[in-house]
Amino acid sequence: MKSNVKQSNRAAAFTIVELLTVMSIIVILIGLLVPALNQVKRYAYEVKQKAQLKSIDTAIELFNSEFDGYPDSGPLGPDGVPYCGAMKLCEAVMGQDLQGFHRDSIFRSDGSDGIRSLYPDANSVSPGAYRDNLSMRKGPYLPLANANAFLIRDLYGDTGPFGSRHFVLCDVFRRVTHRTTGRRVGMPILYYTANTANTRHNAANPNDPQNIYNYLDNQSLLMLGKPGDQGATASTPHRLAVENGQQGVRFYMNTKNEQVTTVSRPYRADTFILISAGYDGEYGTPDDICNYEWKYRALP
Ligand SMILES: [Ca+2]
Repeated sequence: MKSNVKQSNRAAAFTIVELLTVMSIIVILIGLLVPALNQVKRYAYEVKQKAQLKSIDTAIELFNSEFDGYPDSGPLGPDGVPYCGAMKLCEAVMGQDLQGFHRDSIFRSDGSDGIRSLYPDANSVSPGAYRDNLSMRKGPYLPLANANAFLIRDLYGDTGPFGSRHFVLCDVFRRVTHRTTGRRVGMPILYYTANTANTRHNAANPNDPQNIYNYLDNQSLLMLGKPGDQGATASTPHRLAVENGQQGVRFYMNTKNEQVTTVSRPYRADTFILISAGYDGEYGTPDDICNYEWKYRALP
């Protein structure tokens, strides 16, 4: 009897070879599943990003119907102070203080119209004056909870030519560590307005004054490189800004509409362009997501 019990215990146990075989199969399955899951995760982010661009697109159209024109995207304010397209986009859609766009704004970096501050701190004016100020606002055109609006200094630190109080709308890819909260957040959405008085899209001459789009609109932001890349003396500009030592060429290639073969035309020649850096956090690479479809091509 005793020997029978011993025998059945031995039969139920796994041998070391069996265990190793099972473990190997599990490891192989994990090896197969993890890349597939990452692919699914990446696809989900891309879908989310396209939806976000769509909602910004709608917000800009609301601005357009209210003010009869798209927000300015030039690299400077009217006072000559750097204030790029990405920041102007956030002001237009949310307001400089995220409380709505002031209808008298002339897109100055300091938030004034040259005489008075259009976005005062609530504590710096009387409650009545602040209420009057808020009554002059339009929007925000995006719900604050979904806007992904972050201070530029919380992404890039104090590097760069921009004022520290400005917000940008960020994409969904979480490539940057927010310097105050430590959370992972996205890269700024770039914004360029078409100059419909112009007629060209000249990749051979990015500085052609007749170009419909101006690559310089976000160039100073792109020259900062990826947040976290900056050293004390050097940074790595994004490829959308400089590729093979050529400034702006990548921008004109990325925005050239291949369907128009008779002349060189940009996508969305009469409205505006939005660009997310995509999954890799680098602007000017194949995974960028825009409010138009584009195909990556190597520089000539
Ligand atoms: Ca990219």
